[in-house]
Amino acid sequence: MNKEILRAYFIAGPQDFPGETIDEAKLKISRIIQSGVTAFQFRDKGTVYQNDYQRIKLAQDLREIAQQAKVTFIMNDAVQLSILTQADGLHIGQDDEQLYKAREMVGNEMIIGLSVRNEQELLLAQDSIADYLGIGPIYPTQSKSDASESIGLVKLSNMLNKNNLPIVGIGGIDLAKIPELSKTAIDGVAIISLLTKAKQPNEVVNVILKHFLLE
Ligand code: TZP
Ligand code: MG
Repeated sequence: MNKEILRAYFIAGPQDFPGETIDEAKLKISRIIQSGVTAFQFRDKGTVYQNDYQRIKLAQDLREIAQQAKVTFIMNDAVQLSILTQADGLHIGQDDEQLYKAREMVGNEMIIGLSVRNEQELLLAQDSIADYLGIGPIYPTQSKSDASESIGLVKLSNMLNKNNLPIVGIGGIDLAKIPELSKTAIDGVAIISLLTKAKQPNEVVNVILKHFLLE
């Protein structure tokens, strides 16, 4: 897997635009996808759709927008929808579909990312078939209601000493945190609110890309 896709990794779904319609959320997500991010993860949590078709259509449209913008498209949780949209990747959590079962379902081409929340999960993940890991929440976050305790920078650095997989950091990351994070061994940052709330997403993305340079 090319680690470069993890540098500026945008995550969103309609739930991240409270009070807005699905179409309004789609438009805002599309603009951010086109702002220079390296990956987009469609994370769809608890949105009430009129029917299944509406959800599939949203996923397909965002997949297409990402493709046109040459942005890696990753589906969160939904294995079947990752196959249907021909996603570049699938991201799963510790409580989701088992890694090996997901691999069996999506085939060998698709990137699989796994969330890890602590050192124990990180160590177990080292010998797994995951292509990359998302470590977090690093800082307290407002965007995930069931987020576990934040790890903090010191613990994160210790964890990274025991890792040899591509890593994206996640959780509570704002612009002030980018310099300290870029000094650790993570390959990039995964963010929701910093981008969904940005007036100029491309300026945020430029700061991130400048700090997480290519090797
Ligand atoms: N997983 C761990 S923290 C988090 C997820 C999905 C939310 C990150 O959102 P934000 O707004 O960048 O803190
Ligand atoms: Mg999940």
